[in-house]
Amino acid sequence: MNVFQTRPRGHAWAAALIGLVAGAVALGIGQLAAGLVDPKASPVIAVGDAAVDRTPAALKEWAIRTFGANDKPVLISGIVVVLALIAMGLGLLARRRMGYATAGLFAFGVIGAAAAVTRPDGGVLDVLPSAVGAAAGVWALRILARRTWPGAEPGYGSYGDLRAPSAAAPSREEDPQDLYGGEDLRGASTGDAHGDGASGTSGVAGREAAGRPAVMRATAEAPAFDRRALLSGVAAGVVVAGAGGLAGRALGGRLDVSTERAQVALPRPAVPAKPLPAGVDFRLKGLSPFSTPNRDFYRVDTALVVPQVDPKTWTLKIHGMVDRPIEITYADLLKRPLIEADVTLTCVSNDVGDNYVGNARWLGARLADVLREAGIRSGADMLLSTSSDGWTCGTPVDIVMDGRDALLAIAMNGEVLPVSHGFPVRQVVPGLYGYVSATKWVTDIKVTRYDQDEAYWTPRGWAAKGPIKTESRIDLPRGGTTIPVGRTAIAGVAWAQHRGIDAVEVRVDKGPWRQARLAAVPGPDTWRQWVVDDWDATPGEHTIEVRATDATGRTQTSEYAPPAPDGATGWHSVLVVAK
Ligand SMILES: Nc1nc2c(c(=O)[nH]1)N[C@H]1C(S)=C(S)[C@@H](COP(=O)(O)O)O[C@H]1N2
Ligand SMILES: [Mo]
Repeated sequence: MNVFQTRPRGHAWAAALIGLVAGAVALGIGQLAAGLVDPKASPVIAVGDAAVDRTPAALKEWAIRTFGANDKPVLISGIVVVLALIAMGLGLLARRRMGYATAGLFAFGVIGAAAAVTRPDGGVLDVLPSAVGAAAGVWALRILARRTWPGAEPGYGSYGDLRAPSAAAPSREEDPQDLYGGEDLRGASTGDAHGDGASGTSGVAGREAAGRPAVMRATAEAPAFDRRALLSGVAAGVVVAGAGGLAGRALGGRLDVSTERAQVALPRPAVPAKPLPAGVDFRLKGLSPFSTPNRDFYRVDTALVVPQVDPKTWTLKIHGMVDRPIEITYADLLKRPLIEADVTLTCVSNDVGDNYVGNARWLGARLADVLREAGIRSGADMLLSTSSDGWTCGTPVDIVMDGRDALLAIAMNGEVLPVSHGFPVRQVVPGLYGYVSATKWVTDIKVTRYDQDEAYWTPRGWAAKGPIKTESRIDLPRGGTTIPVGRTAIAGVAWAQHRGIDAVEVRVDKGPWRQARLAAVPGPDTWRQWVVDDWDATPGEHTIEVRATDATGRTQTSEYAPPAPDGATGWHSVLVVAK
């Protein structure tokens, strides 16, 4: 006999609803506690962070490819949906036995708390949001159940949960009042007060397996179902959940550093960038501008809550294989000679033709100068930098020290570094993908060795070192569009940071390669616009392909490679129709 036939079936919707609302109360109160303790310790965020941390290369790549810049909202929504389903399940389970649902909520509290404390920057207090949330969920579940089924057996505090522990209760067969198992409980779902047990029939008992645990305790009274109390309780629960969530957000907002950011007065650069040469930007509509505005700049990081780092308390420690460990403050950094540099950042997850690349003018102190002050010991080959939220990045020492504009950057395109791009301080190293160079919210640099330390993405399937590969992209015409027959500009960008782009070629329908005209560039560290303006599009479908050659003379390979483990290769191609 299926065990489910011995339990109530009525009001499943009500039970699921109660579970859902109890779950919402748990999350709302959890959020409130997180607002007091640490927004990153909120149950959903903590679990999301744990999920992100367990993301291997292939999954990260897939998420970025599938959801693009929305990967974070999608992850959070996914977690919320899963939690909602589980909460409904717990509501249904509570009908069977409140203890099961309580245990379920407790288990979720433990999972959330564990996720929160084990974050790299997690503290003991971070257990609170999940613990308090789970307790609030249990409390809400019990109250809602009691309101909805006022007659339910108090020993279990549960609605329709009338099963006694098997050992203590008489068996079904022995108990003539065993009315609430099997089919009979369907009745309970429809009537408000379910009679006094007179409806029990031997048929019901007979359909039950012999020796099943008894269903009844002392009372033959089926629980009354109070729809109105249910609905008012649900409304109250929703209000508590919503108020908790909003209050938590507001409280968390006190940590927001936008005011501190607004108060920063940027010093003048000791070494200003040369003015951009004329002709860096063809200014074609649809072509990526040479300088990417901050608001359009791609963002990639593992942080579900943007770290809020107060420049007044920020410090950067440099230690490890150094002669003199040092610690610098934001004020110290601003007093150093600052240089300006135009550098294009690229994410290793950028697939052929994608948008995880952007160019900005950065202002910062030379990382090499700071490291020289600390004195790098011989044998060190890696800088293991850590962000305020515990993300780590491994950068080759020789690259940072070779004279290129490797910076501890404080400004981006003439603006104090935006919070989502690393305020107050981030690294920028021309020529290396972001995951091995561009630590945002950087607070610690350990001078070490690749054979002794591992950065965040390395055990997750990405290469320990990540020099940027030569790539080119067609921006115009956009793939999949229809263009007018006749003269059409083909244009895009190409990059090979710190080597520089020497040539770009384009071919249409596998015809001969044509040399693209290259825009001016300030140096080898930025991308370069290119254009072919003499293409006469004939009616019909056309495939346009592009390939770039860097200043070392290497032409990018046609062979496609996915982003993992060390950056995509292959020619970008677009298909258009001329009409
Ligand atoms: N603290 C921190 N810094 C980080 C990352 C991160 O996850 N956490 N991601 C890196 C990666 S993979 C890239 S591509 C660049 C992106 O910088 P942006 O978001 O300013 O464009 O930041 C790097 N710095
Ligand atoms: Mo990246």
